[in-house]
Amino acid sequence: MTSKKIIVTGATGQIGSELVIELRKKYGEQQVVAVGHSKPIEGELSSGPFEIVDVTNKPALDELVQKYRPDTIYHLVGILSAKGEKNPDLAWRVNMEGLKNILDISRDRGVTKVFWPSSIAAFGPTTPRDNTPQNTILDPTTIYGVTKVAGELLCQYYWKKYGLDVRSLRYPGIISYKTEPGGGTTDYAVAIYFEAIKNKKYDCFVGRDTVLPMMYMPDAVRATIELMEAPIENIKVRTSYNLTAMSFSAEELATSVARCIPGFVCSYNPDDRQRIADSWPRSIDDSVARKDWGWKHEFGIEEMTKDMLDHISTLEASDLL
Ligand code: AKB
Repeated sequence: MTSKKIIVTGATGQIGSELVIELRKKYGEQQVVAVGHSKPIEGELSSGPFEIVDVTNKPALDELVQKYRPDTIYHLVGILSAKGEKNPDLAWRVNMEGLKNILDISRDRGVTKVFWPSSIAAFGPTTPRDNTPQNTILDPTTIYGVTKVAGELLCQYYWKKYGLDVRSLRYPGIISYKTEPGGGTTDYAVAIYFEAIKNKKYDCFVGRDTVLPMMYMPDAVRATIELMEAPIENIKVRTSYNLTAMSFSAEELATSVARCIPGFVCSYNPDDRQRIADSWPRSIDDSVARKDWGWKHEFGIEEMTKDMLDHISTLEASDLL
């Protein structure tokens, strides 16, 4: 096993909680320090070190990095799109100051690699919406998207100016069952599964024809680790790589769920998140990621639906015992 020391911020979040588990399997439980802003639920992430640190508190973050001396940081803390619209100041502070603190401390304390997530939210209403290219118009209309564009450029700046090896992915909507997402526009694509199992119905907050790029969590975690393990000479994009697995409408998702849960009914009542969804791409061209570091997704909508429902049913059954 390669000896590595890794810090994962945002470790109690949707992606962080699953990434920590995979990294611990790969590099050893004590090698991966999970960092959250509050204590995780009992048992979760308890297999290795856990620290509570606010990423906007630079001295505390610096102390953490000096304590563990990581060579790699996955900086996953972030306020998502819908929550960011409710509190733009908070989104700016957490997303931008947090990233700047991580980049400064990494540069100053000898961290060699940093991962930071961008998103399809970096695109906007005048970006080509189908098969959105790697290099295209970035004109987000949400504060979250604005922090993603600024963050991408900041990551590239630290690479060019200081040689800090920062790598990034523009995640599509991520679907998972272990930790529910909080405050995103793509959250309907997770909630639908939980509601289907609990109530056999779901009231979707985007319209039936809304199509967005999506990915199942196992693919997202694998993409993240594969990007970080790719040889440095293969990493040609220093802003953020386009990444996708599939695109489907809300209605196609509901149909896929109904195939496994007979009687499931989905209604559609778009709220203010529809405006955000309408400003994002319908599908993504991620051929540059596929070419540079060999990205290949595994899960399509049907495999994902089956896996999600199997796992949620098991969780629900164990809750009832
Ligand atoms: C959100 O909906 O805000 C996130 C994202 C696509 O970045 N899931």
